[in-house]
Amino acid sequence: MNRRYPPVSLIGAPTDIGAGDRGALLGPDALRIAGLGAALAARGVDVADRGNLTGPRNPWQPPIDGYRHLPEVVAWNRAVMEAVGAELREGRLPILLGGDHCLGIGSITAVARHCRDTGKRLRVLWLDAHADFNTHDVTPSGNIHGMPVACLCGIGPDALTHLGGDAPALSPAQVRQVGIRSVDEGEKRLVKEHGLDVYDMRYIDEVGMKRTMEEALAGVDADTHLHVSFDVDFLDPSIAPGVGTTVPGGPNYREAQLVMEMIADSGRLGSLDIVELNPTLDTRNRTALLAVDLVESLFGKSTLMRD
Ligand code: HAR
Ligand code: MN
Ligand code: MN
Ligand code: MN
Repeated sequence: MNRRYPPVSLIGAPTDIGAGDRGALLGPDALRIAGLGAALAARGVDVADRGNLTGPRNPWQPPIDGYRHLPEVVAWNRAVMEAVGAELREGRLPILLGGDHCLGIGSITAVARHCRDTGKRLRVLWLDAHADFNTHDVTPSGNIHGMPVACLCGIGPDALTHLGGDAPALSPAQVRQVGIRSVDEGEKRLVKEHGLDVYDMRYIDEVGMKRTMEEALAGVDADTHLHVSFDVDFLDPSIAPGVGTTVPGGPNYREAQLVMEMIADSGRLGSLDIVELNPTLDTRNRTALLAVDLVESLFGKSTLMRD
């Protein structure tokens, strides 16, 4: 048994309700087929697969008042929040298998509430090509997977900002975004206004991934719960083509491994989302296989003899 990690629970949320392409609803099973559970078990982690949550089907409608599928997004996030919250209360480490990134609202709302209840400090690492800080009046698409960070910071529709009761779930000071390289015009203004800590690809190019991660993890201590929200489009599309919204110029294989290894070294991982995987856009499930490979590093597997 790997005593460095609490027991893990896999929670599938098979939906693409907040995305602009269909297919992310197949993410949970693609990750299972890529061997996620077995890979964690091989690391000595005690892992239970809770199966898939259920929720409304995707009606594939245009936006209403700047939001696509808002009631359905709320229903899915409520289910995710409850499932993630229940695992945290049992002292387990929930891994949310998305599903698109709108589900980060439910997942992180549950984590934030758990941290309030247990007196832990919360740090959220948002690994993504996108800032996901849109609002209904600046969104170019109406897709709610472009809005979760704003919603968590209290900017968005009441049903999402108040999902856990109190709003905001998060303060921008608790968030570090890494890998960002696609931010819409209006979104840029909001990101600056709210003082989000963004380590974009230019910064990573200039200072390197090691220093970037040292800075993103600075201040994480024994009292910190670290939540990692891993949007698979964080990765360069040449290694991770199985996502709906690829953006060139992302972290390469070794940079991504270093990110995961440095998070593992912090010893503070408390919860994880793996989102935006779209196996319909992939070949031979290679992006899910890469995600599993990276999760192994996140759970302490090292490429050198450091164990
Ligand atoms: N920023 C664009 C929009 O709001 C694209 C957002 C894409 N989001 C994700 N998650 N794939 O990061 O529509
Ligand atoms: Mn805990
Ligand atoms: Mn995202
Ligand atoms: Mn993204």
